[in-house]
Amino acid sequence: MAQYNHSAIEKKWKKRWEEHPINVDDGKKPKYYCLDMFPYPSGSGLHVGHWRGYVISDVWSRYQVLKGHYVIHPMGWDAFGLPAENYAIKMGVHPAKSTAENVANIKRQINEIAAIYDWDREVNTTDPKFYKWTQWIFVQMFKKGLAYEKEFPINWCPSCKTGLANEEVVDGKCERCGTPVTKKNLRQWMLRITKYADRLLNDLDKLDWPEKVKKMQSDWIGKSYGAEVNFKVDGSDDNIVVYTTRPDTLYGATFMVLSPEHELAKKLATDDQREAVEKYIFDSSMKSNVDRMQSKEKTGVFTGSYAINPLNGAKTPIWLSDYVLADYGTGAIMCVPAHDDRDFDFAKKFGLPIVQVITKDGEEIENMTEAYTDAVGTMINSGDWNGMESAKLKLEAPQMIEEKGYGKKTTNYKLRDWVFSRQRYWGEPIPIVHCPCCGNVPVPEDQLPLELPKVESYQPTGTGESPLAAIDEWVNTTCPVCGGPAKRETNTMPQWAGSSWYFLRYVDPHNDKELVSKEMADKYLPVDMYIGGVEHAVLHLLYSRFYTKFLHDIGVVDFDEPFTKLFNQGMINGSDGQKMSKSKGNVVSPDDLVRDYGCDALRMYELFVGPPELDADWDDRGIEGVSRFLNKFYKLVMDNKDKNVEADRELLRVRANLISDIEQRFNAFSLNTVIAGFMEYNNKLNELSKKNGVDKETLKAFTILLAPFAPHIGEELWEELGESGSVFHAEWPTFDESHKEVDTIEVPVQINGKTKLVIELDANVSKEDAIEAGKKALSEAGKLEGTIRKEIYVPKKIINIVVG
Ligand code: ANZ
Ligand code: ZN
Repeated sequence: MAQYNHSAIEKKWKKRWEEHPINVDDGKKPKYYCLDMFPYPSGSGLHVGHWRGYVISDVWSRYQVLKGHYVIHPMGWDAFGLPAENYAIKMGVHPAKSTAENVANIKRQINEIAAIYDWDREVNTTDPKFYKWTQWIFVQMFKKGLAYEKEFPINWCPSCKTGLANEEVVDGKCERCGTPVTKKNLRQWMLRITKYADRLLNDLDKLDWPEKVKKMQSDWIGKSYGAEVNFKVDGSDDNIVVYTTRPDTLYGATFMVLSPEHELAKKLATDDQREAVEKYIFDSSMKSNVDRMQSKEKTGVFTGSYAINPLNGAKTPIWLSDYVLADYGTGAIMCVPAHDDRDFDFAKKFGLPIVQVITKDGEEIENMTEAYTDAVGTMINSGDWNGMESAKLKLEAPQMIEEKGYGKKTTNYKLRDWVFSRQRYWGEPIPIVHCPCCGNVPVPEDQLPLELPKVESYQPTGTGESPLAAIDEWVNTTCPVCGGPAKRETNTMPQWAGSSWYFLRYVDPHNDKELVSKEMADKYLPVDMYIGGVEHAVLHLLYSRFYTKFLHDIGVVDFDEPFTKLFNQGMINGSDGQKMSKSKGNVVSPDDLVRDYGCDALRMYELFVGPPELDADWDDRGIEGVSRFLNKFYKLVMDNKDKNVEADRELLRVRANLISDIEQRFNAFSLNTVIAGFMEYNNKLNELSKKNGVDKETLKAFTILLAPFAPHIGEELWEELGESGSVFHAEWPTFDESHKEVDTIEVPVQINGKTKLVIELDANVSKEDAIEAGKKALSEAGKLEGTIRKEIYVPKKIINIVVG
């Protein structure tokens, strides 16, 4: 009997697929767009952790092919940005060269997975033919007033020597290199994503995404309702406007805090506090926002001035503290230590009064040990408001405050405009010309792409200017409007620029007239299934949604959400339980496993390690089990394919349940239990094989179900079963619901009312047959003695033989 020879089989089918691709658009099939988050072509190569996401998306894509779709399943490279540039600097080669090498290398490794990528659709964000359109989008945004310049202190990584978006600062450190982030005043290009805040928030409802991701997006947008309240500064004409989401607690405001950057901060300092105030303002300017938000120990300084609570005329001291951010709300807050954690800490530290204004149970707490932060309970110590319900008051107070002229009701967002410029070389040049007469002028569209010039020194300058600023012949240009001398913008775009829209390009990758033609966009977009890591839950996905909405608004596409369904795969950890990565030295390379067990076995093991949405620990040894299964199934088919077995009820039942179970688990994206199911049914069929053999229909159904996971062996066995053409063009197997029913029952067999044994019977067995079977079982077991007086069968319950 032929043995399962994975290397021969896999080689054979790789070649066959090259000659006869299995996924072709015939113009009739419905489309299905299954997208992987495209990778950075880093230099370190693929490990088994990287395989997982690609295997998941390929299994899903092949399933859709089998379900009769033409599947768009493309791959490309997110090759601009810091990782590529840092790598290039480290290795001393030009980023263009190292990027091209890395792409070639990863592409070879990705092909080992045997995914049905359509390489004809390949895109690379660093290809001028691609970034022409990245620049084109920027120009459209500029024309619509969505791209603008602004000077302000930005997060600055002293090691990468570039500005960073808030999103790129993690725990106060540069996301890329871990260096603590500082501040630097720089002229920046901004994108007005805040204009889309409400749509980005509301349209989350349309999406079939994990709830967790939707929540992260809505928290990031951070819409809140509240009031702006005016506090007059005592003895001056100045006003401090605070933003509060808890105007119900106004009577409990015992002090105020301004951010150190607040325009009144210095002015409010009284003579004896001036020195301390100025020192405090300087020290805070050196910290990043994230540091300020997260630092446990509160710091602050009293200005010496007081403000008047508009409600009760109370004089409240004004402090500065860096836990109040300059760029949120109004940069000033009223502090209610009894009901806010941060204010409570601050009050405790600086000995400020704490006044409780909400009580849960009617009692006033003697000495509060922590803030009571729920807006649940009854108002106390609150003048006219005493006795009111705080939840209700919280909703009504903004209106009341507005009517009384103390302030106005407002909405706030945490979302900020997007810092879109980088002072680096390896990115798309921002296509703007600065003209002394005409101001900022976009590069005319027929002159795009504005190519990144080749330079000798691509190291960051550290002056806050991009290396492009040093190339005079590039910088000096003429104004597209007046023809006078002008200078090019030297900042480049962030890595997110290309990844915010690349998925649109895949459906029309060679179009040099449009970003994507209307025809192709209508035919293939939007993305039906997007698969990638949860680390992109906020930024990449939010930016892509913003870009898509913008392109919708200017008529490029008809839809305004790019990714209908999203799946986040879990990570693979090394045997040490830590995320697999080269830097941790716990990487397992797929090469040996493919050589020893085959691509099919590794694909299946990638999924068998656990639920695809959860992290899993890798253990090489586990692949043995999957490999045994493939060998056993191969043998099952080879043993039975020529036997011409007729399916009996039992085989029909096993087949129906196999198809039903697998399909159900598949649709629930429970890919690990699909594989467990394969193993279980394989064992059952092997038992039946020993009895009377297994029929061909059942073997075919199994082979089709298995094919998305183990495509090579799927094709091979399909051929062995006498079929011509690819298994991926087979009809998805169906079954008869009625076959699924369990058609055997267990019936106790008694002698004189005492159970002697239990037998298995056909559920619809006749009385005669049941009694016959019962007697046979009893006598085989040597338990039938004496003369039979009576034979009783209670259908499906009991066989009782009365002897005497
Ligand atoms: C009084 C108060 C009482 C507050 C209370 C909370 C609880 P979200 O929901 O995040 O919008 N705040 C306002 N501006 C701030 C800033 N620039 N930096 C730091 N904190 C700021 O939170 C709004 C609340 O956060 C506001 O409501 C304000 O404190 C604070 F029992 O005002 B609250
Ligand atoms: Zn000009």
